[in-house]
Amino acid sequence: MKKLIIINGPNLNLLGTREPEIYGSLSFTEFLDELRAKYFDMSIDYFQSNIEGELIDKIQEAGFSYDGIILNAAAYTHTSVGIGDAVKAVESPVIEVHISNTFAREDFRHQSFISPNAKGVILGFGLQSYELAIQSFI
Ligand code: CA2
Repeated sequence: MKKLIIINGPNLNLLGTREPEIYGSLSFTEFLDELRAKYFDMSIDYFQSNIEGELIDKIQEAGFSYDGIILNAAAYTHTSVGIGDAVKAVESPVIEVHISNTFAREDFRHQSFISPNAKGVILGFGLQSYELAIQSFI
């Protein structure tokens, strides 16, 4: 059984409660239940934090035992050299995902410290971006 982990960064715990026009109206835990039911032959763990260092700790911890990491570092995508370095340092492939099309938004969202070290990037498909990332491991 493939062992994947989804790691979400700051404010993604608010999904389904605010800004539905950008991020949709489903909470991430509801969405995760659907994913786990659909991809029952994969183990899909989940971690969310609003704290940069906790995200780095989790990438380091998961990065040598999981078959893949699906990472939405949220706003830290555009600011965090530390998270970019952690992605580079681990063995597990990291797929960078975003719900929105960051290139259709403000200029500061066009920069990513994750992309140069990611196996691939999927963005702009809403929550389906996560599902497409899971499918890349099939
Ligand atoms: O589109 C994405 O997935 C982002 O990573 C989301 C981040 C944003 O800073 C990135 O530029 C693109 C923001 C996540 C905030 O999520 C919220 C969800 C509901 C309500 C408010 C914020």
